[in-house]
Amino acid sequence: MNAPTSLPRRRSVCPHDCPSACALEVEVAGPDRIGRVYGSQEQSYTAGVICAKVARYAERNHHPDRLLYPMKRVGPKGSGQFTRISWEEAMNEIATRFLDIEKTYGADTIWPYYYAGTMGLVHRDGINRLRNAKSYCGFYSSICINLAWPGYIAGTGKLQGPDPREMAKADCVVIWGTNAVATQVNVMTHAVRARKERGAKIVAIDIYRTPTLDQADLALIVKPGSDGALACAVMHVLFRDGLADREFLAAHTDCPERLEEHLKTRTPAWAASITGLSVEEIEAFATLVGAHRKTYFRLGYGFSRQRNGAVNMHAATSIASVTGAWAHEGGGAFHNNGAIYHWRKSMIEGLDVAKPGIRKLDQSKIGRILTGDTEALKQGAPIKALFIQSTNPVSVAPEQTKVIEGFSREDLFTVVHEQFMTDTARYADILLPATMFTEHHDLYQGGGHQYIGLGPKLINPPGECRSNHEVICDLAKRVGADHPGFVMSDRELIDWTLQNSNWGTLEELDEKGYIDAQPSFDDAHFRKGFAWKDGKYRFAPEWSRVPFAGGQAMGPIDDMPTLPDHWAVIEDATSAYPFRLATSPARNYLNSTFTETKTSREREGEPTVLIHPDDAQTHTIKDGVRVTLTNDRGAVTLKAKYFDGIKRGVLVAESIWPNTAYVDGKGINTLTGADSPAPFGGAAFHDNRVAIAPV
Ligand SMILES: Nc1nc2c(c(=O)[nH]1)N[C@H]1C(S)=C(S)[C@@H](COP(=O)(O)OP(=O)(O)OC[C@H]3O[C@@H](n4cnc5c(=O)[nH]c(N)nc54)[C@H](O)[C@@H]3O)O[C@H]1N2
Ligand SMILES: Nc1nc2c(c(=O)[nH]1)N[C@H]1C(S)=C(S)[C@@H](COP(=O)(O)OP(=O)(O)OC[C@H]3O[C@@H](n4cnc5c(=O)[nH]c(N)nc54)[C@H](O)[C@@H]3O)O[C@H]1N2
Ligand SMILES: [Mo]
Repeated sequence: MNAPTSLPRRRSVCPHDCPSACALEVEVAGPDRIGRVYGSQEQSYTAGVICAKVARYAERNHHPDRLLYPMKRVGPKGSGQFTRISWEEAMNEIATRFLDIEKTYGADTIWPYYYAGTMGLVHRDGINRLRNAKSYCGFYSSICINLAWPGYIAGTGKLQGPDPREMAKADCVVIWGTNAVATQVNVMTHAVRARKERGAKIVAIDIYRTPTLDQADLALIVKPGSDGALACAVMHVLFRDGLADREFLAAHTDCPERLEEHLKTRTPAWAASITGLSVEEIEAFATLVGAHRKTYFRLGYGFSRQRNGAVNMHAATSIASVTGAWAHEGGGAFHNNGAIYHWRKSMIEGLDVAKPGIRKLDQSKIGRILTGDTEALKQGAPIKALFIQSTNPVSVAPEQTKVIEGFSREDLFTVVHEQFMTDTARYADILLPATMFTEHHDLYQGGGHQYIGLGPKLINPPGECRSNHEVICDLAKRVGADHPGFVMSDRELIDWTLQNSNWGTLEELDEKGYIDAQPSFDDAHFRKGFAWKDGKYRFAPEWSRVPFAGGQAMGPIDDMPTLPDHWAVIEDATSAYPFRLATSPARNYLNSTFTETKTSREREGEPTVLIHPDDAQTHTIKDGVRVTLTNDRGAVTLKAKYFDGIKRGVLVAESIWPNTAYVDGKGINTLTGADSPAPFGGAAFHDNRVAIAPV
């Protein structure tokens, strides 16, 4: 690491799509240049630690390949051939086309499409103000959280949990389905503190030996989609061995007797056959959490990206209710703190002008939607225009073959507002250059912690880059969208939102840097009751009624198990497709972001798939050779890499590489599906059956 310099440091927040939302100190090297980026010491969750890719953010911020000017497509769709135009020409063309499409086909054929390239409330969510003011097509945001959050809420009734800093006060920390070393390093900070200071044990559960498992005292490698079975067997042992907290169960849960009875057949031997673990491993895990009331279950997203993911999340959460861990400091189950912030976002999102009854199309089904699937289009008219900010669907969305076919349509008018020439940007008709977080003002919240933070503008943007907010407001004027939010600055929107959400003013936040929004101990630990009318944790959730923001019941919801269980709806291997493929995140990328930076690229090498050496031999695959993965959705070619920290029959392709990094331009999401998992849709990115063969 470089020695610290004497450049002035300014507070900020990492804007990327990550539960850690780290508090930063950014060296400002001049009016248009940043230096190194450090983790803030004063914000107690970040506690001075950030990931390597953000520490070297100057590399991304001042990258020679940043988009600097508006451009217009001159080659075929997807060719990446553009010519520079002025902002006036670009915005004029977009407005003319949008007004024309609105008149000819209806406003709901224009689809504003976004995600979390920036997690700033103003610049991420402002696109919804334009949508609402114009009655453009609705957006059912589903790609990331829809399997995870409902699974947790099904039990607790609310998406919040014990203070994440309490991990340091636990006697046992269970890091389940998150590769925290790679995806949210701060979890490790607090878990390792518990081990150092209190001799706590760390358990980590994944489908392959990740760097997180390397740090664990007990590392469990399960078969993908089998966590529900593991959780059931753990609870079986807890009841069997008198380790269940019967007082807690009677007072705070809905049907402990039914659960105990149901679990009688969910023995460790039963779970061993499903999970691929040994009976001894399962017993050891159960004994550990049974012996330590202060067990902190840190539940990640990864194990929910299976077709039975919501059921598995709920099953894992339920363990804390059998041991009564919730009642203790350092105990309980945590997934995300989304519900603690009580934002009022009506000014940012124009919620006051939203009209009811407009169709909402599913983000994850963009491939089906653009290729005219009537069900995905909700029996409505085809989409004629896309307005895209802060996301890269041509790379990250499932069923990529359809996504590309859709983006290639000549009758589709596509606007992309981006920082780099991504797979999606290449398909734009008009491409607009976007600012980075250091170049505009925004407001952030932690998912994996409890802070609100401010990321002020620190430097001037390069070239002619404009922020999401500026572009939205300019477009609003030209297409006749009316809302007070369009004539406010980003700072005014921050101030309004803070004040109307009871978090003080922008000036106060600027002064303090952060707001610790942690609810009281009793509230966070559900000591006054879980968030249901009767205050009881639900072992038997009513899945269709889980209070999940905007949740539309989808998929085989009526077949969901009524109690924690192994729900056999995953893409099991078959003789034609004998492997189960997961597309776990690569450490040096963040989704498809950072694939443009040289140091991240060098560290990741090239697209590979991890395979157990015994499996490789059976399929006559040599280490390092090119292989093709195939399923009903398509084929992807990459390099095989031997790895013995994985079960036989399982493959892992760390992702998300740009499509252009593959020999034939087909990215990993060629293999992933956009069918709707229950209860509320989403995408089961780690649940794919495939065949593998040398090229
Ligand atoms: N470096 C890096 N950081 C990231 C991201 C990234 O791409 N790269 N992405 C960001 C985003 S958008 C998100 S949502 C979060 C997600 O971060 P996490 O919560 O960590 O979720 P995932 O990364 O999807 O998967 C975590 C782990 O779950 C494992 N897994 C897959 N299937 C199963 C299963 O059935 N059972 C079990 N037990 N484990 C399984 C995967 O192998 C993976 O190692 O991370 C954010 N941070
Ligand atoms: N195979 C597979 N696919 C996955 C996943 C997986 O684990 N495996 N993970 C899924 C998950 S959890 C998620 S959340 C999605 C994420 O998918 P995306 O939301 O598409 O995330 P990124 O790929 O990081 O792309 C974000 C883009 O936003 C741009 N951007 C950043 N800040 C700004 C800004 O201020 N303004 C504008 N206009 N643009 C900006 C960045 O340059 C980047 O290209 O991917 C999903 N896809
Ligand atoms: Mo995500």
